[in-house]
Amino acid sequence: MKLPRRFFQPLATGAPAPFRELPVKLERMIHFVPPHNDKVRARVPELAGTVDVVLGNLEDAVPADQKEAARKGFVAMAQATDFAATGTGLWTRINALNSPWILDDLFTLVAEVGSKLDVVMVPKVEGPWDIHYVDQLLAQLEARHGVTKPILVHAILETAEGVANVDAIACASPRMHGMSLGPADLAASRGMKTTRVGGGHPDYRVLSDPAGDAPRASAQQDLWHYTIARMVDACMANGLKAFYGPFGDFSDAAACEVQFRNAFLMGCAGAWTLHPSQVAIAKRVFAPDPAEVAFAARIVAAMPDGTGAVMLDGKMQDDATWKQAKVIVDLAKLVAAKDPDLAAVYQL
Ligand code: 1VU
Ligand code: MG
Repeated sequence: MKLPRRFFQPLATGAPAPFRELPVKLERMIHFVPPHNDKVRARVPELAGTVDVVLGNLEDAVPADQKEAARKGFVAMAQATDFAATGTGLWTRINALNSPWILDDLFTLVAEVGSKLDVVMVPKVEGPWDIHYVDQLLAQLEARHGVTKPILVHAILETAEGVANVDAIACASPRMHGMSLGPADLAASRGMKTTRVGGGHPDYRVLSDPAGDAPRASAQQDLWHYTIARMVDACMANGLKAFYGPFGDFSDAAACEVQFRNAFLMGCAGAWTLHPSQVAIAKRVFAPDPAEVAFAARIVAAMPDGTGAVMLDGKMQDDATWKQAKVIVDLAKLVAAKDPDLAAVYQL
């Protein structure tokens, strides 16, 4: 374990110093774009103003014979649009560290558009050693190509080994931005018996006790609760952000919304959107409810220095509920700064 002083030193001569604090950004959705698909890529300039993050995906879902086209498409996409002008993040998902494509992914992207790249999402992270490798390589490439803003790293939590090492991954480097749940690869890695991408499963349920001849109530449970809880704790304990990953059934907007909302309530900052129809869902879910914002603002106003105990509408408020209220008010302010409609509703 490095001492804090050494932890924050650049890993290559000439590389930028790592951030001490994460830049504060609204990241309700990480919108996936297949950069080898010319038709979708052509929509990116228009799309960029409507999402918080555009991610050019180079990994799974890109056919092996299109990897180079995806890389080139990403560079073209990054050059064609001024993402920073709309406060939109530009991310990429690189190929896995054991794949034949990873070196060319990072060498090409940092050389060509390193100064525009905010975050590199790394798939199938199994332990801190994977983050250390990417950290060192990015520092060398930043130094070589004169990149002055550190490129952050986001890990996908999608292997059983990764979940076992989630705390060590979270504190592996000051470059860490956050983590996303990868439910499809994780299900396979764990031997879970599902073909779904995220969401529940009709057979994962509990049954009420028998009571005579009355039919027994049965309720579906959330397959991802445990993993999301571990991910949120590991991230928040280290000042990182946690995200729900993909929800693959585009035809079931209601189930997507419920799954995203559970993640939001448990502490996640956003989710992936794979299709334009999911963007509105993420916008609805990852902004606090106006009634909650109004009540949270009353709590903050009732205890200006955040201490003491007061009653509001019959409910006790104290230092702890003030902190809960602050989470909601701070997020509402971040949303309001970007969304004039919600700014009017929140009235902060
Ligand atoms: O109306 P138009 O024809 O002009 O446009 C189509 C389509 O091109 C467009 N569209 C998108 N635009 C921006 N971003 C997107 N991600 C996107 N997806 C589609 O929207 C219009 C309607 O599309 P559609 O309903 O006809 O859908 P398509 O059959 O065209 O596309 C479906 C796929 C799945 C191919 C497409 O949505 C896509 O590639 N999404 C991203 C998939 C991805 O990145 N997967 C990897 C992450 S998940 C993972 O790794 C674990 C499972
Ligand atoms: Mg995956």
